[in-house]
Amino acid sequence: MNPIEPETVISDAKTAAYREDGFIIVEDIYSADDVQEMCAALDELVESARGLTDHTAVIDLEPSHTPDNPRVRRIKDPAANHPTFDKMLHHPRLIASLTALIGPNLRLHGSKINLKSAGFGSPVEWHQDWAFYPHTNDDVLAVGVMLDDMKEENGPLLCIPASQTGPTFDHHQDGRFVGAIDPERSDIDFDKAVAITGKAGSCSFHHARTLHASGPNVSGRDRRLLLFQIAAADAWDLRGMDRIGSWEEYEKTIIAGEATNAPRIVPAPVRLPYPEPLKSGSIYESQSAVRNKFFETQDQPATTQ
Ligand SMILES: O=C(O)CCC(=O)C(=O)O
Repeated sequence: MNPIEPETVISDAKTAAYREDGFIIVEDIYSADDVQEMCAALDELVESARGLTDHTAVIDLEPSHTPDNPRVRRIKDPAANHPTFDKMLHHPRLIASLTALIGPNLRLHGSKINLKSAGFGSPVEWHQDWAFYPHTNDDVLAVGVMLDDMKEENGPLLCIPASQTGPTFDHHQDGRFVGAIDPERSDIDFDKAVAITGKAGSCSFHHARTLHASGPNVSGRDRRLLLFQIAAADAWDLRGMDRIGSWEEYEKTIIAGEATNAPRIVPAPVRLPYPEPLKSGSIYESQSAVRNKFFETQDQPATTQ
């Protein structure tokens, strides 16, 4: 059993805010020492990009990367690729928070670190994680572990309040999944977006159906965000068990409580991410096909603002 009681980390008011808004920020889940350890582990992984000429199974490169001047956009699956991130995934304060929000039986659906480095970090277009990985019920969320202080100017996550209670938006272009919505073909009020800011060591929790994005990092300070995607153990990925491999592999993804082969089925609007994007491997790759981008990028000027 987790040694920390959920209410001591997340108050009832925070839990209620998560249910209403679809996201919350919780300070001090991780200590300064934890953050330092994670940053050192991340530096090791980034250094392994030196000499690379293309993305790998672990490293996704910025468009401006060169083998001599490594620029990393994303580390894929850090929980599987470095013991420090696996340890932080099982941190008692994180498990207590997740227990408060989605219950005691918890599964890791995936992990990643989006680096958004000072001066050149790529934006992420508006999307719902649910469009990428719908489940049998929507007790599914992403934890954003702030490895740097997040401020308005260094490209923090942006969330639209209460969007998790609305539709699942179309993330297709010309009939093919691209992993982003067309900002001009929706009636979303982007002015309502809330910037998810906080001190390093804080965490955000956003529901899988919450509409979110983040702009480019135009500041002189890095914005490194570790994301753990967590599902209730009885939320099964509608794209099928084949993605996990086997029951034994599924059991290995349980981070608290117990596995179950009895999915809980709760109606929620679903649109599957098929046909697959022409470029896959990361959200940056699938969104690179988007013509009508919300954010300006270095190699493609914004068309909408
Ligand atoms: O890193 C960010 O700011 C956005 C991350 C995100 O939404 C994603 O990778 O799905």
